[in-house]
This record gives sequence, structure tokens and C-alpha cells, in this order.
Amino acid sequence: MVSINQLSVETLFEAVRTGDRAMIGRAITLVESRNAKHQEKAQELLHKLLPFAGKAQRVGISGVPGVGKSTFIENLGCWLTGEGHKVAVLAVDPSSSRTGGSILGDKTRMDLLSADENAFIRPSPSAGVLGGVARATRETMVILEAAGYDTVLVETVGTGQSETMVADMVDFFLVLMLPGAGDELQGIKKGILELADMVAVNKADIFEQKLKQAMREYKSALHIMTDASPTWHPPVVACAGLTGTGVPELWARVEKHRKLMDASGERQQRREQQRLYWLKSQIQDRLLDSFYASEDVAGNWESIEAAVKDGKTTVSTATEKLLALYSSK
Ligand SMILES: Nc1nc2c(ncn2[C@@H]2O[C@H](COP(=O)(O)OP(=O)(O)O)[C@@H](O)[C@H]2O)c(=O)[nH]1
Ligand SMILES: [Mg+2]
Repeated sequence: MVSINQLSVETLFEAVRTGDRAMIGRAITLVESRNAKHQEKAQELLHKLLPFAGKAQRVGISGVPGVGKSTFIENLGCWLTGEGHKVAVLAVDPSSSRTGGSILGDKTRMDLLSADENAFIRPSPSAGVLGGVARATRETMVILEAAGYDTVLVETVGTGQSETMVADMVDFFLVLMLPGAGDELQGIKKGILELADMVAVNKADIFEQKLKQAMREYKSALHIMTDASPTWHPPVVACAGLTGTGVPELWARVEKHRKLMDASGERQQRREQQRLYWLKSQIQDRLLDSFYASEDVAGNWESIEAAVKDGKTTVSTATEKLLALYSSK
């Protein structure tokens, strides 16, 4: 196979546009790379692809480990390709490395979808700072959209920061829940419910009794929250990813959301806000990197740190000193 360094941006561009899967994979590798040369090339490629991107329905799928996200995506994905869609599945797991990541392990749950020529599955970019994973994932979406994938499903590990991160890069954020978790609703689940455009109570096939009660509880929890959109109140639905029960009905709601958001202009607005958010976030990351990488800062760090620890100087004075050292370069 030709090395990535030998592939021209033009070649990659043409291949991505024709939907060449092997080359799409390599373009993604380029985007994920932290090598400066690769990054430069990746940015050039992305600029060429940008006019052809942005048209997919981007859906984040979240929920605690074991709730059934991968199984659900396998079922939904196969159903969607059956309906004529081209489906890309991305995973976001900042804790994972390519070999040991929990989501990659789940790839076995997507056997059918993996073999589907109208689907493209990509595991999480390997561990690194959260911001790096976010950047790679967003730029990968551009590649996949320009390659003709009209639906992008993003699975999250279902823990804290990665959920907010994914919610900030999709058009629709779906939260899978299990029945019987009602008691815990007050605590951990509240934060994620605030991000939800829809809650799906999953594994409906084995939770007949508790299902109705759980749906009621999630409904009332959502009821007392302020809706993020004036046009949409997050519904609570039931489904079973394993059997496919409720999956087409669930997707009909996602489509309805898209129509409403398109009509009201909120879809466009949400994307604009997301881009600005990522711009600011990336600037913060870059500034921090550059701050800690500065020789003047690094050279004085230990002594200033020690003075702060021992209470010999104030945090404010230390901050001023370090920032002065940084900006004097
Ligand atoms: N009964 C039932 N089991 C399910 C369903 N969806 C997933 N499971 C099972 O739940 C376990 C975790 O599923 P998985 O998709 O890996 O969850 P994830 O960690 O959220 O991605 C597996 O053993 C699945 O077979 C469902 O709809 N019904
Ligand atoms: Mg999974």
C-alpha cells in the first residue's frame, strides 16, 4: 500500500468524493495524526471537502455502558441502509487506545453493519487530550459527509465530559436509558437529560412491567426542565435495539425533529453556535499547550510552583509572573 505521505491531497480528495472506503480510512488517519506535516495536509484536504460536507444528519447516541448503544446502532444502522441511506458510525472514547478501547471491543456487536457496504464504522481516535479527540471526530465527519454518508451516528462511552462533547457536535442527541433506574434519577442522570433531544428506554423486550413506570418517570423529569428549543420538547420512547422493536418509530421522530429545526432555522443556528464553541475551545487548548511548552515558563515553573504550594506567594502573583514570562518570549 502506498504510504500516506506519498498520497497527494488531490488523489485523496478524488478518492473520498467517489466513496473509496480504503482511501476514506486513510484520509481519517491523516486527520487524526498529530504529526505537523500530516496536519497541514489534512487541513488542505478538509478545505477542499468542506463545500461538499455538512448535509448529513448527525446523531449522538449516549447512555451508560451496557445500556445497549452498540446493539442499537447495529440495528438502526442496518435498518437505515435498508432504507437506502449511507451510514457512518463513529465512536468517541477519550480513554481508549485503538487496541484496548471499550468501544472498539464492541465492534463485535456491529458484525452485520461492519459487513454492510453502505456503512462505515470507525473506532474512537486513540487516547490523547479530550480536545484532540473532539477535533479529530469533527473533522472525520467532514470527510464522511463529503464521501456521501447522509447519516452519521456517534456513540459515546457514556461518561461525563465525552457526552457534553458529543452533544456539542451533533444535530440530535439521543440518550438511551434502562428501566428501573428511576431511583437514581435525581443524581447522575439529570445532567445528561439536559442534553437529550430524546430519551429512549431500551431493552423494552425484557422490561415489560417496569417500562411504563420508567417512561413516566423520565417524562416527568423532562417536564420540569427548561427545553433547549422553543419548537421541541424531548419525547420519551421505548425500544429494543436487540429485536428492533420501536427503532423505525424512533427514527421517524429524529426525522421530524430535523424538519422542524430546518423550518425554524434552529438547525443552522445550532451548527453555527457549535462551530464558534469549537473555535474558542480549540484556541484555549492551543494557548494552554503553547503556554506549558514555553521554555521561559517551564524553566521557572518548579520554583514558582513550590512558592505557591508553600504559601510563600499568592496564586495571583504567581499567575502574573508566569504569564509575564510567557508573553515576554
Ligand atoms: N434484552 C435485550 N438485551 C440487549 C438489548 N440491547 C443490548 N442488549 C444486551 O446488552 C448488553 C450490552 O449491549 P451493548 O450494545 O454492548 O451496550 P453498550 O455498552 O451501551 O454499547 C449486551 O449483552 C447486549 O446483547 C435489547 O434491546 N434487549
Ligand atoms: Mg458500546
